[in-house]
Amino acid sequence: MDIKNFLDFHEKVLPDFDKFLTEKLTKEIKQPKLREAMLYSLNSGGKRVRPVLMLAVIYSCGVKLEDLKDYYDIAGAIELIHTYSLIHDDLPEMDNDDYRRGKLTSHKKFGTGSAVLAGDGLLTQAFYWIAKSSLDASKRMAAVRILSHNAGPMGMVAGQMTDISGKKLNEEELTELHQHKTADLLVAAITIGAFCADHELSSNLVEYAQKVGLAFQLKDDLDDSDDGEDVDKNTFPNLIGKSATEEKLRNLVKDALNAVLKEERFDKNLMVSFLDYFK
Ligand code: GRG
Repeated sequence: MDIKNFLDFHEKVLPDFDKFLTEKLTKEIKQPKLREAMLYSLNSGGKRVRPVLMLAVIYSCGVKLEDLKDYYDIAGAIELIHTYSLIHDDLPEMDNDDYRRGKLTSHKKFGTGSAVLAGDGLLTQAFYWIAKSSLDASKRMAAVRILSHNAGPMGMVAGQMTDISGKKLNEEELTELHQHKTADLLVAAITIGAFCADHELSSNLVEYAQKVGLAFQLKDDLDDSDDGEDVDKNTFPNLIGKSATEEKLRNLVKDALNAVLKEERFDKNLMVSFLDYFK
């Protein structure tokens, strides 16, 4: 495998993948206001962590860089779902945020009705992209199954419902909330990548994905706690304190590393170097 570092891989695939996302959505969505609102959030500076992780797993299984295009529809679908979740999360009746990634949130720019519809459009279009992908039916079915399971009411949507319920959570409940709200979509990206590359999914890769998913939320909460985020929110820094959360994060990263190092027939370099994100 030529590329050994996740950041180098990210830099290599991102321009082409970004171009694919914009061109595909621009061509498909005819309603001008809807197209503008969907593209606005899709192209507002997200890191594309989930689709690039999916492509990195495929590359780590031995698929050549020039063949990764075959998997863009499915990687793109994951980014569409992530984008929808952020638009809806920012709504006045959810987190009520005016800015995301330094830009106005969708409802602030286009109004609440348009933001809800932009999210609805992104969510539905994701499954259209998977259905129309050129991959075998078995891979498309696996992607639909994993993504609907992890992003829907058995996964991310359930986590979001617990989050907006406003109940004060204990450590176990908070872990479950984060597993659904944040980790499930990252787990989907990694496991769909393995399925698409015909890699036999082992408990090691699943464990790596689950630990990384939870670590992602803890890092986000630690970054927000530095910015003086709401002390009443259900977060680990609020529940157990900042230094205990930092220790929890370090342990999750260590566990993720140990899990992926046990993975067989798989180039581990990209998944190991992805863990630098948490440093
Ligand atoms: C509305 C059903 C529904 C779900 C929303 C994802 C989510 C659930 C809410 C977002 C809350 C949040 C900020 C959680 C922290 C972890 C996280 C998902 C951060 C954002 O992901 P990044 O860092 O975002 O990948 P970018 O901006 O890079 O795309």
